[in-house]
Amino acid sequence: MIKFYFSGAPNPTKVALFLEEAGLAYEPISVDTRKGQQFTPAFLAVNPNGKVPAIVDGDATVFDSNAILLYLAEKTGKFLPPNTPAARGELLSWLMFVGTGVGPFSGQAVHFKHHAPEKIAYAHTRYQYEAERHYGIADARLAKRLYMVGDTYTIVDMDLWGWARMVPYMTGGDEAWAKFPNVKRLVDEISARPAAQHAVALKDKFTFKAEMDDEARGHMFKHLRKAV
Ligand SMILES: N[C@@H](CCC(=O)N[C@@H](CS)C(=O)NCC(=O)O)C(=O)O
Repeated sequence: MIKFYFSGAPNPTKVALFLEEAGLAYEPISVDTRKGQQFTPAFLAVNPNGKVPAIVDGDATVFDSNAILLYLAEKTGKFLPPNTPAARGELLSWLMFVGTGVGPFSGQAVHFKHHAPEKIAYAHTRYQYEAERHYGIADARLAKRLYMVGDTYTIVDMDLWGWARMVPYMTGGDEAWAKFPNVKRLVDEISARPAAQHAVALKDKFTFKAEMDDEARGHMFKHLRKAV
């Protein structure tokens, strides 16, 4: 059975979506990042980067949501476009677009809007702008097609959904959806699927620390402890 190390954050939730969609048997193992459980020696042996998600599947250990989505898609043969060079090129390009663009910029946009102890206008504006620029690119693509690659629902849509459902939180309100109607259409379609509802509800079967207090900031934003 696949061991799935997770929390309720966006990157683990996209992997939960795949596991649920594919009907794979998995054992969810909670990692409470606000309590510092991502830094236990046992978890660092799974993911030296100290972040969720990660999976252990027999003798395979995979960390990073984008790597896990690709691994699981290739393992099962599910949620992939046709295996042609053209479709594979699109798949890899858009998967990396989400993995290296949408994800990190959305994460930093959330950080500087909600969590940074100082309000830094430059950082806030830069990350909001860059995150929104990425959603704009996805939106333009989805204006002309139903799904991000190929003609069907794939891991790229799951990858985008993980972060895109956070757009209102990231930007501070639902108004941002007016700029990304096609991304919203895809998010709504995926969120209505039973697998997505199970993926989002998974965290509620466990107890995670809710407060982003000094203890949580000490674990998640370790740079706060260092004099620069
Ligand atoms: N590129 C990684 C990023 C993983 C990541 O940033 N995970 C967050 C939750 S969404 C986390 O574990 N944060 C805890 C920490 O930074 O200490 C992925 O896509 O899996």
